[in-house]
Amino acid sequence: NQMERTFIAIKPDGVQRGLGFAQQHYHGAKERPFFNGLCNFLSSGPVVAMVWEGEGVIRYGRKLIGATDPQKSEPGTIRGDLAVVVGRNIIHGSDGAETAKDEISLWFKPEELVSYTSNAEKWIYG
Ligand code: YYY
Ligand code: MG
Repeated sequence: NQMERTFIAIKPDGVQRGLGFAQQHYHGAKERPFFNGLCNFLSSGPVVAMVWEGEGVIRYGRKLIGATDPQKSEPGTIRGDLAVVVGRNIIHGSDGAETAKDEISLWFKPEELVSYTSNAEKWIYG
């Protein structure tokens, strides 16, 4: 097959659907003054969505990420080391078991979640 180019554009309804998705993701913040800006930001480009699995990963994931405001994040956390202002704090992590469940099902279909056993598991968990 010959290399070729085609023109693809996301039309306004597609962009609006992206925005609708961001609003769903941040529905807990819909009364906050920064809600619109936050949703526009989440819709402004591609994101890398992940599901992490492990003992205590909800709480420990938040610990690795750091405080919401990067200025208050400890050095050694992702936000503390890499971000500067709260509106551009680089990374999201579910804040509890309920939101984790809701957010995973919002972002992924069950069949998109890959489940596997790492050979290292017995050395990590004992
Ligand atoms: O869970 P986390 O991301 O650490 O903070 P949330 O209180 O859930 O707020 C979600 C999101 O909103 C935050 O990551 C940045 C933004 N935000 C903001 O722009 N200004 C604030 N004062 C508080 C939060
Ligand atoms: Mg949150």
